[in-house]
Amino acid sequence: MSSVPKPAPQSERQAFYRKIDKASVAPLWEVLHDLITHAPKTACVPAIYKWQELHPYVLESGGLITAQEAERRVLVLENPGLRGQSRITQSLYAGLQLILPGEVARAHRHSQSALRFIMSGSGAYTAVQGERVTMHPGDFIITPSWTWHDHGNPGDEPVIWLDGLDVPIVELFGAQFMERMEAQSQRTSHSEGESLARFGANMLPVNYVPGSRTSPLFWYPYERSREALATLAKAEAPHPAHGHKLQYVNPATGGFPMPTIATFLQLLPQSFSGKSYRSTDSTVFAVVEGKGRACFGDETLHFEPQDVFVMPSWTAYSLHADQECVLFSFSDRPVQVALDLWREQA
Ligand code: GTQ
Repeated sequence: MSSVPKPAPQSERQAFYRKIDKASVAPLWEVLHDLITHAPKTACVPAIYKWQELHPYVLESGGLITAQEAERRVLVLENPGLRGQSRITQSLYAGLQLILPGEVARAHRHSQSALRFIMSGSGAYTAVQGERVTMHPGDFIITPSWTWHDHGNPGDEPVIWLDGLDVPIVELFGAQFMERMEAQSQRTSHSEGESLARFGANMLPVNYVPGSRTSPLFWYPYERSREALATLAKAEAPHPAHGHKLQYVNPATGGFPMPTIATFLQLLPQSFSGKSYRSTDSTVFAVVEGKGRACFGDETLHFEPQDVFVMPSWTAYSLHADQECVLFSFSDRPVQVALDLWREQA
């Protein structure tokens, strides 16, 4: 005789669910196939933020609130599938930050790691651990977790950069901390360019021992990365999907520059028509140079300089260049690699 019970009618099950709901428990079988899916399922959707549309809004925000009052005057780039959640992918935050001539964005520190990718204007600085860096378009700058940082603009033009932070990752772990410095700006204890001299010349201070997972080099000037890509574009055939693509590294470890965020710079030669590619790390792209297209399914995103676009996890896309293009990008790949989760498919 079988001891397998006959299925109960729906009404009986619903009554059971209501009863156990009061004890904060729920039946797995009603949600199993949404929880454990055959392939990545995310509310993050492909999207493009057009500089032409957003640049006037960013400047307009400068007339509405000061950097002092706002602490950070940023327009958050929210993924259209994740509105109200202050994130551009399910795991990463992005925003466009504006600092006007004469302004200071006061010193604070937080457990979230940040990257800055300079979009327009020169002459503003960010200070990290007592060292100032003057920003230029295309520079990639790191603010490591729990380091004091303030921004200022002693120059004569508005400066706008793309912020990328691991806010949702730190929130997932419930590990958020934040502190404001008493002073508006930190005292400078290093001269500008020291970190580049110590860590950015293919050398390290003798007997150097890394003190954290974040790169001790926190300024990666565009000029150098761009020159490397130009040389490679003459020397090698482009990768079928990526063109000529380099990843930024922590020079002390060879690993990713930040524990939670990977960053890349790639050059697509003029007329490049990339093969389809996907990976599990939803990726944010910022266009530095050139006009091109990102295609997925039967849709096309047309991009031009300073546009930002997103390709979600496991969305197959291909890149096409109408002119020679340079793209900066970032994703949560270091976390996925550390957890043995990262996959890609060409
Ligand atoms: O510059 O420290 O876009 O704390 C969001 C939070 C920038 C910053 C953001 C921040 C910062």
